[in-house]
Amino acid sequence: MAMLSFERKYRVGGGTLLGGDLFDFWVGPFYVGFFGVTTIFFSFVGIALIMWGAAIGPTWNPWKISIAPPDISYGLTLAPLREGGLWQLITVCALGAFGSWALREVEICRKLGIGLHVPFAFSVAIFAYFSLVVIRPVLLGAWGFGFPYGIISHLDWVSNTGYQYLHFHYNPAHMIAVTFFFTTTLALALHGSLVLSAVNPAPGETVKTPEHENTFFRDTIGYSIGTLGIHRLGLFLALSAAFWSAICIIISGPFWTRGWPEWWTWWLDLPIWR
Ligand code: 07D
Ligand code: 07D
Ligand code: U10
Repeated sequence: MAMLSFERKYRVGGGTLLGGDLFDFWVGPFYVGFFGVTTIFFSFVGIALIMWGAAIGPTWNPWKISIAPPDISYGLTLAPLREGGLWQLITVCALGAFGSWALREVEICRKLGIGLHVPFAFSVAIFAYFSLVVIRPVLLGAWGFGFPYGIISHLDWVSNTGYQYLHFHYNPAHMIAVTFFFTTTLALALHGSLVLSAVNPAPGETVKTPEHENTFFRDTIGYSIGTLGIHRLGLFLALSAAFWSAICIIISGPFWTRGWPEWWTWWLDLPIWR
């Protein structure tokens, strides 16, 4: 692939965390690095194990392929490959690949001398996944509480797990997470539309400045958060969404075993109603 005009300037050696300059090179557009090699390794082994699971399973229909975790009776032990052991190895590969990807991002940030915000943000997604397949299963005492690796089957797991708690919408941390997800899309819609309205004007019009952007929100809602501020807010909203998602599933089971509607009885029990 052709090198873009600015890439030569930024493709500098150094900044690696591991491996020194051994893997400090690019293949086409991709920076490799030690963690690029481990990403490829874990992705390759993980995908191969999924293929193996599919091959011994009943279907090659991509929507229906599913690699299930072990039965609850295996607890936190290693299961035979055909009975959930594949799921356990795939989970190790997934965490290896996601962790490697985050560390490869760190190396790229160090080369560029920019902050570690992107790998930090990705780490919150990894934390959400980790909470589903490690933290909650460990707290509940069995790997069988993880979700199955399949496009449709993982939806079945979400629905079944939700109904085990009667009405998952009553989970207060789920409410907070959902609200953060909705607010994130609102913020991105406002930001995307505002920036386009100012810097991508109709032919013949001049490009406007952040002062115009500030003034729009001063005029409409009386306050502008500013050009840097909206990016801080966006990051905060998005990371909070994933963070509260992790919390909502960690507390379901390990810290609250009944239906979520019942959790709200504390409200009815407040002394002010008596
Ligand atoms: C657009 C970036 C690109 C990424 C994509 C995903 C694979 C999986 C592998 C058959 C925004 C690539 C997918 C590599 C194929 C195998 C083994 C990101 C973008 C396009 N889900 N989920 C999807 C994952 C969980 C839920 C779609 C992953 C939890 C619901 C895709 C994980 C819960 C719905 C997918 C994960 C849950 C989906 C689109 C990991 C709660 C949908 C994803 C590793 C979080 C939607 C058929 C997307 C759908 C959907 C992938 C975890 C709920 C297949 C990799 C257990 C309710 N999920 N998911 O665009 O259409 O993400 O499903 O944790 O309705 Mg899921
Ligand atoms: C886990 C994904 C991590 C991904 C990683 C990267 C690759 C590479 C490669 C493309 C967290 C993977 C990368 C594989 C791909 C290439 C090249 C993200 C993760 C590391 N819910 N609910 C949530 C809503 C209901 C239930 C979260 C809404 C019902 C359960 C979010 C509604 C019941 C669980 C959310 C609704 C129910 C959740 C998901 C509406 C079912 C969870 C987002 C409008 C009957 C899950 C941590 C998330 C959770 C979760 C939203 C309804 C059950 C807040 C909007 C009432 C059991 N729900 N839900 O977590 O918190 O993303 O997981 O009705 O476990 Mg819910
Ligand atoms: C933002 C922004 C901003 C910009 C921006 C952006 C945010 C300031 C300045 C960025 C935003 C966009 C571009 C918009 C679109 C983005 C999304 C909608 C998000 C979702 C993204 C995707 C769906 C794309 C996902 C693609 C990926 C992850 C690339 C896949 C890459 C690989 C498979 C290779 C990875 C390379 C590694 C690990 C290094 C090592 C490389 C090699 C050794 C060579 C490569 C070799 C191979 C690929 C073959 C071997 C691979 C194997 C065996 C395993 C992989 C398996 C496969 C199935 C391929 O704010 O404004 O503007 O632009």
